[in-house]
Amino acid sequence: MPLEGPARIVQQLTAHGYNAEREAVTLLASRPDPTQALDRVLENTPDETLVIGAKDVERVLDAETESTREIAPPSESKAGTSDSAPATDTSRKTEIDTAGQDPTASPGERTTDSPGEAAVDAVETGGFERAGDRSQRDIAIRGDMTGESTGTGEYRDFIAVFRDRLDKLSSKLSGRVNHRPASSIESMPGGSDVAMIGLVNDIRSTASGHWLVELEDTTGTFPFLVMKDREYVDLVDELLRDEVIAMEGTLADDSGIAFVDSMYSPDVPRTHEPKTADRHVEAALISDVHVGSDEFMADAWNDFADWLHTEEAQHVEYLCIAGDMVEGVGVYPNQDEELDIIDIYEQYEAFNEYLKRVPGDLDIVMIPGNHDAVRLAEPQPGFNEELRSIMSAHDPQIVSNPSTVEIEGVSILMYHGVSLDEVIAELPSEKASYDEPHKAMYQLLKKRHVAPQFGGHTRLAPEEKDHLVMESVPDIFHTGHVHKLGFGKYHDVLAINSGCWQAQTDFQKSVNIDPDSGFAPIVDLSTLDVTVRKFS
Ligand code: D5M
Ligand code: FE
Ligand code: ZN
Repeated sequence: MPLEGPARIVQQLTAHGYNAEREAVTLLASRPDPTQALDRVLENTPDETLVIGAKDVERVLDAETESTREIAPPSESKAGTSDSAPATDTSRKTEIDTAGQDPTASPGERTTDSPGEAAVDAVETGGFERAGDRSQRDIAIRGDMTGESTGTGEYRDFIAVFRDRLDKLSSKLSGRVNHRPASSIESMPGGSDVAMIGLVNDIRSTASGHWLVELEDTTGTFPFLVMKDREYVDLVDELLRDEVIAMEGTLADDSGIAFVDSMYSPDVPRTHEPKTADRHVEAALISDVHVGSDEFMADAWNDFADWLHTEEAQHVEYLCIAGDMVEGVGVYPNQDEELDIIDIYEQYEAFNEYLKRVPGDLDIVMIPGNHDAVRLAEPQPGFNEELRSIMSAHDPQIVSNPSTVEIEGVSILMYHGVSLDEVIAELPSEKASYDEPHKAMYQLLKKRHVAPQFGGHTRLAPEEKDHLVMESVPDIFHTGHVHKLGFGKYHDVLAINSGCWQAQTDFQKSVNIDPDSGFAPIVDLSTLDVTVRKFS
C-alpha cells in the first residue's frame, strides 16, 4: 500500500504493534522513499521496543547508508513475540453492552466471554489498519480556561462570578416567566401574581412542614413558600444552594412572601436534537486512571490499550480522559499508605508510559481531576508546562476541567465530576445515587451548571466569568470521579460516567463504595450508541 505521508506511517507502525514519537514519523516521511525506509525500520526494530523514537529511525537508516554490512534479518511480526505486544491475551474478557438500552443494569450482569481470536489474528499478521480516513478527523476545543484565570480570591470576584452565573442562566428562563427584581416584588400590592429569577440563597423547612426558598438577585432577596401539599414540592428535594431557578407565585397580603405556584430550572429544552458525526467513528470515554496507586489496575489498562490495537477497535479514533490521570499525593488523609509511586512527577512519568501503550494514531483529549497536580478549585486549568511535557505521549490535547470538545460536530462536555458527590449526598437516592451516577448528571444538566453549590465539598474558584455554566447544551456529558459506570439519556443528551482503572481503596471499602473498575464505554459518534468493554 503506498504511503501518503505521516498519517499512513503512523497507521503502519501501529498495525505492527508499535507506537511512534512524532519526530520519528516526521523523519520517515521526509525520506526520499518513505515506504522503503519504514520497511527497514519495521524489520530492524527490536521486538521489545514499545515506542519508535527518532533515535530508532536514525539508527536503522544510518546503518543502511553508512555501512555496506548486512542489516540484521527481519524479525518476526512484533505482536506475536513480545510481552509488550498488543492483544495476545486470548483469555481476556470482553464485555459488550449495546446502545445504552439498559443503562441501569449493573455492568457485571452482561459479561460475556469473548476469545477475540479474530482481533488477535489481525494484529499478529500486522494487517490491521484503523478504518477511518484521518483527513476526516475534526476536533475543536471550546471553553478551555487554561491561562485565562482572572480570579484574585477577593470578595468582588465572588460577586462577579455569581452575577455572571445569574446573567447567563436568566437568559434561559426569562422567556418562561414574567419576572421582576426582588426589590420591586416587595413593593407590589398583596395578592399580585409575581415571578422572580434568582440564585437559591437558602432552603429551610418550616415548623408546619412547608418549604421556604429564598431567591437572590442583584437587587436583594425574596422568600417563596412552597406548600407541602402542592405537587411541585417534590422539586424542592432537588434544589441545591446557588443554583439558578425561576419561581412564580402569589404575593401574601403583606407582600412579605410569595406562595409558589410553579418553578422552573434553566434545563435542557425537550426539543434538543443532538448532533451526530457524518461517518462511523467512535470515541472511548474514560477517566480516573489513578496511576501511582497500589490499586491501579495495570493489567486491565494494558488489556484496554492492547484491544485498541485490534480490528474490533478499528473505529475508535478518539480517546477522552476526564481527570485523575494519577493518584496524586496528599489528596486524602492516609493516602500515602496506598501509594505505589510516592513522587508526583514519577506518577506522571508512569502515566505517560501507560499512555504510550494506546495506539499512536488516536486523538486524545484530557482534563485534570481532583487527584491531579493542578489547583483543586474549579474551574481547574489544564496542566502546567512541566506536566504537559511529561504527559506528551501521542501529543494529547490538555484542557481545563471543565471543557467542551467538539468532535466531528458532536459536542462533549468533559467535567471531572467532584460535584456529583454533593448531588448524591443532598438528593434523595431515587434522584441521584452512586449506583446510578448518570442520574446525578441529569440534575447538573437540568441546572445547566456543573457545580452549582458554593462552599460545600466542591471547591470553586471565583473568576470574573462563571466557566461552570453550561451555556450551550452538549450532545454528550462525560464525567468520572465517583468511580461508577453509568449512562443514559436526559432530554436526548447522553450522560456517561465512565468508571475507573483503580480497584477498591481502603477508604472506599470503609464507606461501601464498590467501584466499577476496568470498563471502557465506547460511543459511536454517528448514532450516540454506547458499547461498554470490560477489561478486568
Ligand atoms: O474519588 C472516588 C470516589 O470516592 C468519589 O466518590 C469520592 C470518594 N472518595 C474517595 N476517597 C475519599 C475520601 N478519603 N474522602 C471522601 N471521599 C472519598 P476520587 O477522588 O476519584 O478518588
Ligand atoms: Fe478518581
Ligand atoms: Zn476524582
